Amino acid sequence: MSKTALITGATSGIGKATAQILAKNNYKIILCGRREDRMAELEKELSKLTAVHTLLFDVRDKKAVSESIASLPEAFSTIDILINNAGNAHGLDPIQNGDLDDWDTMIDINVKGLLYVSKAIIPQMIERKSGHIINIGSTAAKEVYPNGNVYCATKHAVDALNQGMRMDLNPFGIRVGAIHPGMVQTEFSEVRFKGDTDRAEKVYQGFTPLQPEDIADIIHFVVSRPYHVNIADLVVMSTAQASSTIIKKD
Ligand code: NDP
Ligand code: 8X3
Repeated sequence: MSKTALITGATSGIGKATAQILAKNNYKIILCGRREDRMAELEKELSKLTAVHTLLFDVRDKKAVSESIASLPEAFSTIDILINNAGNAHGLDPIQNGDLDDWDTMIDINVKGLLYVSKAIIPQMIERKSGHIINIGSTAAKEVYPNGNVYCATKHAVDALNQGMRMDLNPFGIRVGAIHPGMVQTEFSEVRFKGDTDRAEKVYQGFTPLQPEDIADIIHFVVSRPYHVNIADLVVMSTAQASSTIIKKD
């Protein structure tokens, strides 16, 4: 029987590419995100390959998160794989110039949102004594870079939560692991720079960055390992990147 994967942040970037590769490999997919038009388009595309269900919610809205997940039809209600991917950076400023709303947004989405979604799904995994949670961290979960302050703090929190979940869910045989990408060319920088596409494009110029499909391929590899194999913590960078701040440019 094919497994069901719930992917947050499936309307774009890493989440969308992951939904595409898992659909091609016959996983049933629950797409989550806020942008209805994109979700409908992706649902149409992937429905040709597999069974797809969409859930529209903002991960910051804990009531919407729990109600949406509780509303899943029976065919999708058993979630084998949770991919906690929704997240973004908002702003890139020294701490003294940071915007309080940007800080709230990042903490609410990247940390609290991940917790709300996990809280809604973990009980059924505990009951079945099986399940797989993949948390998308970042190289920013492992090192801090100048002006990255709060974004890096939220991703360090994801790293801590990944470890904590793995420990607490260990008695129930649930797999928990994180993938920590370096720079991936998605809408990430457009969001960070609030729609300034010129500035966003410059982030990926002069070297070959990771593409969302590179991370999606790895997620597929991770979920398709035999059940006794848990890839617990994986950092992935483009060959041109050695750390958050060391990038070999042409
Ligand atoms: P994108 O901006 O392309 O995608 C972000 C996704 O998150 C979108 O599908 C968006 O959907 C969803 N999302 C954002 N805010 C919310 C919200 N409040 N509620 C629900 N969904 C939300 O970026 P990436 O694909 O690059 O980012 C995916 C993950 O990868 C993030 O956690 C990011 O931190 C991480 N990452 C990215 C890297 C990069 O360089 N790109 C490197 C390392 C980690 P919608 O707007 O429709 O809700
Ligand atoms: C996204 C990668 O380097 O912009 O997590 O923080 S970076």
